[in-house]
Amino acid sequence: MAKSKLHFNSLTVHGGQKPDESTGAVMTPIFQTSTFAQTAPGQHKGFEYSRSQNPTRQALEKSIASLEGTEYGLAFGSGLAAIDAVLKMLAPGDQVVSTNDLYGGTYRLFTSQFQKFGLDFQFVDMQNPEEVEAALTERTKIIWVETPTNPMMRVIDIAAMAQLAQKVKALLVVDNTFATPYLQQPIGLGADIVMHSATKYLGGHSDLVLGTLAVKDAKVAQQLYAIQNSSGAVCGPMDAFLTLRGIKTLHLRMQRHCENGRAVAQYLRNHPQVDAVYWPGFEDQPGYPIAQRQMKDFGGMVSFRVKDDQLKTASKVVSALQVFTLAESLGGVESLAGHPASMTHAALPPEERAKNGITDGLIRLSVGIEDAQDLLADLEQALKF
Ligand code: P1T
Repeated sequence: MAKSKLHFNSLTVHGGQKPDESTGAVMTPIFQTSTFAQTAPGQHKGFEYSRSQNPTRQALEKSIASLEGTEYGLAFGSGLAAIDAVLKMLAPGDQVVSTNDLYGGTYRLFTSQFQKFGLDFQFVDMQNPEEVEAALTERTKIIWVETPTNPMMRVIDIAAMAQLAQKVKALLVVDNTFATPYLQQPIGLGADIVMHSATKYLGGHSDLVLGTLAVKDAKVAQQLYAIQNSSGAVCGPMDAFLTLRGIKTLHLRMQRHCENGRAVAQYLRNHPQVDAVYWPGFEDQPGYPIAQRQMKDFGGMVSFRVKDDQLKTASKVVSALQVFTLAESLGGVESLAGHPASMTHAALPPEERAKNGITDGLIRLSVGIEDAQDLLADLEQALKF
């Protein structure tokens, strides 16, 4: 069977990869080289210089493209470097309409680095398509979606956003970091570019920082390859190799992340010290019908608010956890806990945080693949006060 026709779980293992032609090595080697020999000027085997092309990075780029259902993939030194490359397609005066609930670092990149070059960013509640439509102008070049959102787990209707993007001929970019292509494939729903912080679930082991793009259209992909080569924010071959290795078990890990995420969300919802729990799988949440339609399951990210919504209480809880580690990041095999207001979303102005529900009592969990009963017991002891 042609490898391009494989199903998802087979693509994680084989997508974009083949045994090394020179040695037969089954795993893509780590081509730790900056440059490649030429037999005469301009005569080479498709590789000249590792900023432009590197065989290990190329295998990863093909892998992520295959998982997202397209032909064009790119890998960068971090998720933010991938976002940076997308924004460099724009010109002064262009507008980006973005979800208002998004990773604090993405907000910081938009506002502190690109606003000064004349890009205009509008942050809207994307759960409400009418609000998005009202923000669109002929200057809108990108609609930027995160779904589920970081850290409030809001679900945004990708197909509805694709229709709006088409109306104004804007590109729809989806940050698919929280869902991964195992749960959600935005290109099939009308997105033009899918971005990942591969630092998270794709790598899966908290041992690297890397970003990827998967692109639907050849012309857009060519622009991005030119930016990647011109700006040079590429990942190294070792990190590309580790990401490829992580991707091979993405489907297995995601199944357990989803099971454990469900167990933790349901446990917290019934806990007397907990005020609210945010997880896309609750049937009474506004995003539930959309999540059911566009996601295969609901993922391993869960946020919750402690009853008194006080920093002191949230801080006590996250510091008392023993199986969960208090740390930034998410998507690794081990469970992590974070305090968005002071950690991942500290870059947002306090009024933006308040508008989005990122209060001092909010805690975000990245539920790992340990035994669920150990995770629940850990939460039980940390919430005892
Ligand atoms: O950290 P980096 O690989 O540069 O990716 C940035 C990024 C982009 N998009 C989303 C949805 C993200 O969550 C992140 C990084 N987030 C964290 C470090 C965090 O703890 O939320």
